[in-house]
Amino acid sequence: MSRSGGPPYFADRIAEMFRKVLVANRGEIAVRVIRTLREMGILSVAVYSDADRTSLHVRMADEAERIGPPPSSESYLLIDRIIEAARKHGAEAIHPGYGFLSENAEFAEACEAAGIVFIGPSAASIRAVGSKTEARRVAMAAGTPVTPGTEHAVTIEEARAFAGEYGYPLILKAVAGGGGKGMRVVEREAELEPAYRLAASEAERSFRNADIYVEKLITRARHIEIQVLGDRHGNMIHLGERECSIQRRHQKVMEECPSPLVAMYPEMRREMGEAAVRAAAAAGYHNAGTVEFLVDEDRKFYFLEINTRLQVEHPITELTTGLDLVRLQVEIAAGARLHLKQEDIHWRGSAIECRIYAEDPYNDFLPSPGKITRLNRPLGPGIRIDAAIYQGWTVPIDYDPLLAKLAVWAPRREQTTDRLLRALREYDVGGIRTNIGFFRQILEDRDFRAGRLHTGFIEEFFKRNAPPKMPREYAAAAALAAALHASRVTENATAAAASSPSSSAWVQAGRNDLLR
Ligand code: MV4
Repeated sequence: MSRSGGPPYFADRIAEMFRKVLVANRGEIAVRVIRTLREMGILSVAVYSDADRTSLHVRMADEAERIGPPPSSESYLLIDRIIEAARKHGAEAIHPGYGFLSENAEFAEACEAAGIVFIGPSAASIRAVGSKTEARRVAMAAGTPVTPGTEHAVTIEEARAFAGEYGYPLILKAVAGGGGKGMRVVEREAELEPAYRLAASEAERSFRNADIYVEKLITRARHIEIQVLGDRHGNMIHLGERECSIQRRHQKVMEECPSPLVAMYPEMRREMGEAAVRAAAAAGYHNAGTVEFLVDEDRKFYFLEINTRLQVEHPITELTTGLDLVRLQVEIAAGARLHLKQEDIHWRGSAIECRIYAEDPYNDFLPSPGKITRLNRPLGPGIRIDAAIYQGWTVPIDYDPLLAKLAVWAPRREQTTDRLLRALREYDVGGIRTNIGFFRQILEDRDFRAGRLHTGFIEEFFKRNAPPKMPREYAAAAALAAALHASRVTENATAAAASSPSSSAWVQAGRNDLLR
């Protein structure tokens, strides 16, 4: 327990560590947080909706409280319900995970008002960077470069005037936005007005704020983010970058550390890291945060936004730095002083994460919830899986269909990609469709292998390979199934053939593919 031994991160023992923490989330991130709480000797309280009664986070927590019916608007998004659950169970702090209430300033405030510690930044800094134009002002004042853009929300006429000065293409963004919602690329004048209206109405629907501002579009850019970490005593460091250029419809699909570009130009990590720390410090930030940048083809970087939560992709930073970000978050929230100095942070090896979803890559990535009838997961050197699924569990339709994060570490990127391919071949999920096969295609792509990544990668990948084709063995399986059916081979005979002693694990994995 940290109270006796003390982790290496902090100079002083923490006088007041929490005894019990409520986890205001579900799925893999709730499980991830509960695991660290257990290592720290802190009791955990899970909350769950009716759709999650049998979920792993509920089983793994020390205590659990039902908070409502399946829709998140009636459960995981209900501030009062969650605070009431924390009170009832005597939790002194709440970890919000990502999504749901994690970046909600009102929630952080409500926690404080209830005398409960919100494990994250202050409500004031969540609010400050929640406005994208305000975040840009803060970054600029801190000397962090931002994309050319307007300082405030604009009318269509003002957007046109901006285009007159900077030209097309440009990008319309929601002031209250983030993560691509209410965003529209405008290639030419004729598209401006309809794009503006679409962006504004989407922003209104998503954020109840229709304000739109304009930026010059940076094309074929990389999306690289910096992990920062600050305590409540004014100390702030960065934990390096994550390359997140492989995205589909503004959903990250794969992330890696180091960025293949930063691996070629190591000074970029220090420059972007310092720029990120300056911007976050100027926002009065504490706890874990992420500063997003775009990096153009001339390696110039531009501040995009600050995410005030623990990110989905944090495991690759943990794998390459050896740190436990959740532990650091909890200790910082408890008031501990960050003992780590920038020069104490060292990066080792290469890590890549794949977001494994219950979706059908051969049918426009449509969600594919349902019962998991078979689950065989990869194991062995360099494998980390963050997941909350088990055989026999039904993936609910009510939430994001993320099944697992497969993160792989190896000393060098080429070994990481080989290892990832090995792990993906071992990964066998039955009963539902997943995007596992799609990752194998990406990993075999020449541009991916060469580290030539940019935000248009997936789109170009689809053009090269369009449409995502059924693997040959998939089609072969259909033919095999038809043949077996026609010859009325008994189930027993098929089962015997499938378990013949000559089959290696890899051949078996291939067969599982065929039988899927
Ligand atoms: C941009 C951009 C290019 N130029 N801004 C996407 C999410 C949000 N955090 C900011 N994003 C972007 N902002 C300027 N001025 C490119 C992205 C972007 C992107 C755009 C289109 C399609 C995929 C993308 C993936 C990552 C980032």
